[in-house]
Amino acid sequence: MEEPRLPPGQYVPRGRPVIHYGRVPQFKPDTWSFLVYGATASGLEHRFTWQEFAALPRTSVIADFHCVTKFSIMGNEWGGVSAQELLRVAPPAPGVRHVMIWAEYGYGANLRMSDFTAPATLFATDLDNKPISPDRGHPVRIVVPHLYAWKSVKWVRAVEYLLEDRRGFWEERGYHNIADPWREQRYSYQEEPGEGPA
Ligand SMILES: Nc1nc2c(c(=O)[nH]1)N[C@H]1C(S)=C(S)[C@@H](COP(=O)(O)O)O[C@H]1N2
Ligand SMILES: [Mo]
Repeated sequence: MEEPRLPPGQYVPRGRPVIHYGRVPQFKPDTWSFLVYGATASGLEHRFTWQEFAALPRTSVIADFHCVTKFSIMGNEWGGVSAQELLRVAPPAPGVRHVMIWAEYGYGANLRMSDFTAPATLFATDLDNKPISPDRGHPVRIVVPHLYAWKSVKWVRAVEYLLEDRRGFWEERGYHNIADPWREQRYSYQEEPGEGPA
């Protein structure tokens, strides 16, 4: 039997909804920076200007996108810098098991290191061969296609390496810490012991 492509409870809508909390930030290339901090291997933070970030080695991924509100957008082509590449240029300390992905205005989502290092996780600058539009996360959004889309943080400005797990914006507001759509991990009350911070 062929594997289903749509996780349980999801549907494909007409069009492509745009969803986020708060305003769309303005991109200022001269002052924008991308910070990697927390438990880095060197103990120092890494800061990338837009020029430096844009010059990192690139990759592309074709992936579906599943929002916890139940719509799925199939077959997006994302282009950008893989999370694995970022780990190479800005390595974490040995004990790092989690990361927090920070956006403008304090939105953030936490990921297990094992989800962050998944081969399809990338910091996307392009969608379907065009720069991502402002409302979809320009200049950089992370895409974590195998988790619910609130983990695919738009307008990323920083990655924090964590020695201990910490909840992000929606994870603090009742959403599941892991967020695997194939297991319908929608809400925090579904979490099993060990799936969330102590
Ligand atoms: N910075 C930021 N990123 C965010 C959000 C947000 O509110 N702020 N919402 C998330 C949610 S819930 C979804 S479903 C997707 C929507 O992405 P889209 O607008 O490209 O469809 O962005 C995610 N990334
Ligand atoms: Mo969402």
